[in-house]
Amino acid sequence: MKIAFLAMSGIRAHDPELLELGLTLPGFVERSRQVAALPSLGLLYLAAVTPAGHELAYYEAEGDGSEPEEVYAADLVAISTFSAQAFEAYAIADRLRARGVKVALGGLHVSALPEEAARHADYVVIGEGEHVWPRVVALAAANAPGRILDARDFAPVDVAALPVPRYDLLGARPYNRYTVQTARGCPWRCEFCASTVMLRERYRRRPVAEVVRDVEAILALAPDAFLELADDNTFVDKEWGKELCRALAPLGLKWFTETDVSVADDPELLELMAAAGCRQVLVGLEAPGAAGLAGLEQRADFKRARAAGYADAIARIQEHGVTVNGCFVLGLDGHGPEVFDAVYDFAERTALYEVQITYLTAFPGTPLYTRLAREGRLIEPERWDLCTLFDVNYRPLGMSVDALRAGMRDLSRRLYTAEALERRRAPFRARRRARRAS
Ligand code: B12
Repeated sequence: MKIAFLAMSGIRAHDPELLELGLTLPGFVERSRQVAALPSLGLLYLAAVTPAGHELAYYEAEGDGSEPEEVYAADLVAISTFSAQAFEAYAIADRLRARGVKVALGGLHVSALPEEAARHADYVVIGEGEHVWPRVVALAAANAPGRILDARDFAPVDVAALPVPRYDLLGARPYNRYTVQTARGCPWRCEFCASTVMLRERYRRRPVAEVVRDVEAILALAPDAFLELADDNTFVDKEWGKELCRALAPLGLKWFTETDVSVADDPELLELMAAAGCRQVLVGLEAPGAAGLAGLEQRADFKRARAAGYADAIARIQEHGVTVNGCFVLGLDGHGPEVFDAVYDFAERTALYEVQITYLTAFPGTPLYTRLAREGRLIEPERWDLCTLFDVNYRPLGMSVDALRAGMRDLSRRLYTAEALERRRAPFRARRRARRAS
């Protein structure tokens, strides 16, 4: 069979005023450019586990949700879904099936809502795809009728036995960043976390040598690639993290990852991360102080317990030459309109190199979605296209929807000007210059 893997590229947002700001504010434009062209690691893994004897090709849908004509030549098309583009993915699937092409849908969104997806696909896969995909391929090759397949009915994926993702299928497309995974899962259970649907398995680290093997495969194709670790929480295990960094250091990389604030507890790890080329860690701080954080992480109230140490943690990480991208969720239940100034002041005070602000968003399959639905606070419960993190689709407790929107816009205007960026970044840059000079 001819099998096409179709990824949906780009970022999504609908709020017209925010979009306009996004096009003009330096801080927004910079990050959008960086992420605009990340390939789909999930699909590259599926390609790698496809049984031999099939012809494989990787494509990107356009930012407007249109598909390249070449996918119509395939016998089977695998599409990966996020909620924000679920309707676009369904529309593509409908068009493909109308022209006789079989479609398999997988990924976070359809894992949460398989019955919805089954109306648009021949095969729907719930959960991690590596063990299920060969079965889908066999079913499609045999023209077997469609159905929903659940990863829980297959052996769990052993992350110590993952193949090299088929980065080679990306061809000559100008990706500016590549993703590699070093670990899957996270020990924490934040109420809003949209990875939860995939996190049934516990936190699992990959063997360091295999991560190096994958990185080398990327470097063979793109020697100057910037790497994003597509992990849920990389440095949960500090000793393994040190081993990973020691192994990555000789490769001369530049990379970015997402991890929790406890990374700041271990200065040796921070040193090794910097030496291994870690340029930035994205940390979900969520709120600039304890207000709003209580109960948000549902296992150990981790975020609340850590909030008092946020400023010190940022200082420690940034002192080691790694910038922090501090993420704040606006509109948590404990947030009133004072949160906007609080985030601004916190970012200024801590000289946060990068700040990300997004709205609280109820993704399907999350505990937050269930709770807000129960409380009658979802405005348009099935508008998955609004699950962008930049569109409000619920009623906050501590302010009106309009106040939340206005606060977000105003805060964006203040946080992302060239002057504000420079003010927050200058101390880090000065330290870096001093380090280089010494
Ligand atoms: C890298 C990344 C991106 C890249 C994606 C590149 C790409 N083309 O895939 C970019 C930067 C483009 C991106 C964009 C967005 N992202 Co993003 N992103 C991530 C991140 C950090 C890692 C994803 C990843 O690579 N995982 C590793 C792979 C191996 O796992 P996987 O994709 O889930 O694939 C496995 C299974 O799902 C399954 N599978 C997947 N697809 C298929 C298909 C078939 C047919 C089958 C059988 C199986 C299958 O098998 C795979 C292997 O086991 C996650 C956070 C996280 N830690 O997961 C957020 C995350 C996925 N993003 C998120 C969001 C919200 C967005 C945006 C909406 C943000 C925005 N406003 O624009 C956009 C979506 C725009 C769009 N085009 O749809 C949410 C999604 C929640 C949801 N339910 O939709 C996440 C979870 C982060 C969060 N905030 O909670 N993102």
